[in-house]
Amino acid sequence: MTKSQELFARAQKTIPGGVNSPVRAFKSVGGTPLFMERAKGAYMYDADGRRYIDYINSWGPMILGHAYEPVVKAIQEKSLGSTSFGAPTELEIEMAELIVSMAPNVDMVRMVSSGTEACMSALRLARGFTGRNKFIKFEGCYHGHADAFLVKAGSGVATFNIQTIPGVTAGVSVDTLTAPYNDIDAVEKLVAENAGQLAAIIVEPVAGNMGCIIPAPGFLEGLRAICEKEGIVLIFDEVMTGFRLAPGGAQQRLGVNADLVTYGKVIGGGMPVGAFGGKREIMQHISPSGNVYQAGTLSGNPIAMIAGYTMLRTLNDNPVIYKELDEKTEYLHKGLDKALSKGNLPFVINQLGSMISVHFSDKPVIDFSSAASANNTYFNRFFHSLLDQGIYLPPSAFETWFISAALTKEDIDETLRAVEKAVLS
Ligand code: HOZ
Repeated sequence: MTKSQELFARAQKTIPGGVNSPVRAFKSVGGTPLFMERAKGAYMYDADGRRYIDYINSWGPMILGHAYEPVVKAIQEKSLGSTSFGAPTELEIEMAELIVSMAPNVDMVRMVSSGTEACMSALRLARGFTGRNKFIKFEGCYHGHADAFLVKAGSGVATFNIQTIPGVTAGVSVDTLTAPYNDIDAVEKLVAENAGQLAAIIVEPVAGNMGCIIPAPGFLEGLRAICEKEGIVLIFDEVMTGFRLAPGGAQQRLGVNADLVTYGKVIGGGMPVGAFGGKREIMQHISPSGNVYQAGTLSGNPIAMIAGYTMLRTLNDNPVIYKELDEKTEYLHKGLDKALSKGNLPFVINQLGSMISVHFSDKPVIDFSSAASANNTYFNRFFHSLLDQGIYLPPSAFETWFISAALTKEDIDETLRAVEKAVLS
């Protein structure tokens, strides 16, 4: 029995399902989740001392790799001055100023503690600002686990194929309308049917919760135009893409403006952080300057702020990191193309910047239904073969892979050798 197996058996006695977030339980790919002990740079080490090349990177935030020294040092120093105040600090202003300087269309920002909180608060704000209740989200997009978003959601909800979530009442989900990703006609139809009733359209500008799905040319621009015309708040969920695809996130990289933007784990450099921000005329409706209530003792927590600030500052001051991330991911993309071609199953590789994923499908994967009709049984075998060879992919085809700056060409070559072996075996 491995140490991970022992720990998993023990964990299940006191933690539901043995884990604190469902996807990591390996339930859909089968087998025992690996319990991690430490990580450094591009590598994670499990409880049995095995090393893995990490393509999850804590689901995105480890853009600079694990245990990036300036971040670790900043946390150590800051914690000597207390781990929480529940009162404002100068560092929160510095963090807000840095985010505002990096992200387009963000005049003001409110810190929270997770992406879930960021999205549910941004939706409340859009509703409070417009005085309307309904909103549109896209099938297979995931905006955290607040009730209203758990309709046709991606990530774990898709991974476990949960159709109806006990506890989410009809009352809270009745105003959630859904459309297929990349389908602007479906959005136009919903908007026409619900004229004057829509508060927001929320979208992952590059979707990462049904594997990686790229917005079709004109899709985001189409949403922008509809929102402009109908007075609807356009929310970009940049929990994955923010500060990863460019210093100004997907907005900057894809050249489309949002009214509100949500951020998550990335801006905490691995600490539990989220934020939502956007145009001043909307943001000033948030309490205490307005009446849309939102609060949190841990919001702007000093340890989380210094970790995030140190990482964002590094990214802001070294734009070459983005070029290198793109180059590495393109190298991986080309290599995967070559290695997977040696197998006998059709595949699709979707990539934008340092987000990439593979679906085993013979048709383009552009939305949830095409992602769901891929051969995910084969993905699960592929996942385990790579894991056995020391390559740690997300344990679900409904998640994107993330590349870190710490990953080397040699790591990618090692990964590609493992991929070749997996598809040939
Ligand atoms: N929902 C997260 C990724 N999309 C998974 C988080 C986790 O299981 O740790």
